Amino acid sequence: MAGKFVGAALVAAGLMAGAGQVAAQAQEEKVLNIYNWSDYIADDTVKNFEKETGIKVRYDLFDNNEILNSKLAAGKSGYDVVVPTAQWARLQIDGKLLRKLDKSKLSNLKNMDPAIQAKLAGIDPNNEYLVDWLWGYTTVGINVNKVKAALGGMPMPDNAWDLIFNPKYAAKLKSCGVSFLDSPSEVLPAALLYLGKPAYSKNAADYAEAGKLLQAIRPNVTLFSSSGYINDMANGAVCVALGWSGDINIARQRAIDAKNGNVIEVLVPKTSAALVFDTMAIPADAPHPNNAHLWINYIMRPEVHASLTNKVFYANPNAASLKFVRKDIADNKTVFLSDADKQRMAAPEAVPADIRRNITRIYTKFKTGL
Ligand code: N2P
Repeated sequence: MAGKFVGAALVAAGLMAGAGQVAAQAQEEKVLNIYNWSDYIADDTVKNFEKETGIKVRYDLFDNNEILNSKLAAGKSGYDVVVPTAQWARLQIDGKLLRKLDKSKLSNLKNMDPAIQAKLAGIDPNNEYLVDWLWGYTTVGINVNKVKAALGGMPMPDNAWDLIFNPKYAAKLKSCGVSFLDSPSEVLPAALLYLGKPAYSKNAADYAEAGKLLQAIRPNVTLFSSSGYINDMANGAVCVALGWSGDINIARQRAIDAKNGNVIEVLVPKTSAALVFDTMAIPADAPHPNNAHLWINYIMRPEVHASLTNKVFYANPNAASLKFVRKDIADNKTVFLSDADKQRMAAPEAVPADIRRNITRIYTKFKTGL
């Protein structure tokens, strides 16, 4: 990390010399520190960027927003690009933890789908801080044959959420493995939606009800995981998961590649589910903001954005990329939701601090089973 301080010193020297921002940028060391979700990038994305720019990328992984947020809140993370989910990014903007984008350096913004930019503007007015990386939704994934077998003669429920939230089903599925995302801010919105409440309710009574629901199904949960569950699904150790759409499709692909007979499927709830927009942002104290802009602009190239979707089965926000997305993926309605499905899903919304504390408290009680 010594490089970080050298870079900061160079920037400071450039400004002191009165050379202005341009010279300071020219002197930025050729390093870029990225903090992104696991299983969320193509094999050649970093390599091609490094080759083209001569910038050395350090690429670290996380698997929930709580971890990323605590790093940013502590400050001096050393990261130049981070990928918070939109409603968390809103809190980080409010906390002055992120830096405004310099759109003059982002010529590829023209490639972005105006509908997605408009949706994100609900969180980040005028799209000043955030550029969408990929998007998906939080949902239920199943191992088709194992679930059928565990349910015995019971037919599949019409509402996919019943599999994990209704003890009638969950108690049977426990025998083949039930996994939940290990993140308060993912589990509570799903539980609220199951109860017919708003995913981002501001009402404490709704959370109390969700807490009761979670307590009731706790004995049936066999795993808490936000990344390892992909392989557990693929190899048959888990038969039903509260997970993210793309991750479950990755599990499906891994099972196909392994020819292990596990048939994994992403269910699209007929009721509602939380849409997930993960966004590229630059921390306020990023040591290499110019390199960060180069990276963000590179990702927005149509071929690059398409290659992410082709590898990890999350939809991308890049209208110009669609012709480079593999046809079977572009046509896959569990990846690019139909308009009708999208309409029913819950758009991101930030919740106030007291509700967030409540969410953490209820989740901790749920997970520890106390
Ligand atoms: C990547 C998960 C990203 C979706 N594995 C949740 N933000």
